[in-house]
Amino acid sequence: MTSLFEPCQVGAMALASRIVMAPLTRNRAPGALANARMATYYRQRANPATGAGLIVTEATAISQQGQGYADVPGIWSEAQVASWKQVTDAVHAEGGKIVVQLWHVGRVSHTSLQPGGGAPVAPSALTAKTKTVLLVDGQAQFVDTSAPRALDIGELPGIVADYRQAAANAVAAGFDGVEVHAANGYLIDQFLRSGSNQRTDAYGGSVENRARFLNDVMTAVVAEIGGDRTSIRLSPVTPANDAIDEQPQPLFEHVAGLLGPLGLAYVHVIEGSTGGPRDHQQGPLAFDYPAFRKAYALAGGKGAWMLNNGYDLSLAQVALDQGADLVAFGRPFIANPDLGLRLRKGGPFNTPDRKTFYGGGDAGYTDYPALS
Ligand code: 8OZ
Repeated sequence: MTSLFEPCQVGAMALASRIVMAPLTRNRAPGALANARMATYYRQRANPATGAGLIVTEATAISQQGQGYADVPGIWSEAQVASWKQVTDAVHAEGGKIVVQLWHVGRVSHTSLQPGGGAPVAPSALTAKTKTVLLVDGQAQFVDTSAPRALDIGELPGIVADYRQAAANAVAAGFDGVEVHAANGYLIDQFLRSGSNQRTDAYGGSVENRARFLNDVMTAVVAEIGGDRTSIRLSPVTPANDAIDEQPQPLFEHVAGLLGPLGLAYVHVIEGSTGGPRDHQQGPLAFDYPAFRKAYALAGGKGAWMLNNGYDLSLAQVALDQGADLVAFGRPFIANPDLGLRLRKGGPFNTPDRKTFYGGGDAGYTDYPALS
């Protein structure tokens, strides 16, 4: 029986445990730059003996066009690469590992965040029924997303190139790898799902066509930095950010088949509704996670299998017993910098404070106490 506290080789990374810090948007990167406060926050969670075996950063924009929220970081400019160096150095000084999550929000954005105040971009000109976070007088406020414009097919290679450049930048910034954010109703997920993709070209219609953009991005990132430093996050049935598809099973089994041959480090799967019920389903049938994984393995996929959503120690042990390799913890890592140690001891656990999740300073960010 594997325990959470055992090491695991994940692509190019030798992890000291199977405990992963999930990507968590915190809106504390003014100017889209990483900073000393962020370095402190990640450092507090980086020592594998007390914190995470692997940290996945907060979602990080690959371009200005890919920005959808106030004060989230980017990784497209040299200044951003330099700013992330203090974070990767801090994590490595603790003996930790860290990958950056590469993000393009697509239609989940607001004109005030877009280049020239333009419309956000999407597979189709369909407004997402969801909110984004803007800072109004320094206070985080949820506002409706803006109406997007449909991307011209001639624009897609440029976005793929932005992902590729962001992956190269990630390596230059000292990251151990990247996790491509293909979950939660953002750009790649918008292409995947029938509810947000009504294109009539090679990127819409059939499951094969809707998965083409994901495949273009993954192939480009793998070509740039290697499969053993590349991973992906998927959320097959989440309703987050108005992500809708009537038939997620064939869609995601097809995606799994595309990912198999890429030699990825890991596949990160959000079960059920992101941040909500694990048993949430979309479509007429219950999503068959073992069949999804089997489709990946049948296509030659050997990457580690990472699960996320609402895990505690006993549920994580069940997941490992059933063949998962890694378990990602989100909100517990917000409130417990030494979550790894607390899991080993069986608690106690600090309670996360929702009021300080998005935006603000040290309060609710770097001031949660570790066990003495
Ligand atoms: C919460 C708030 C803003 C963004 C995601 C990147 O859902 C996010 C996110 C979560 O993946």
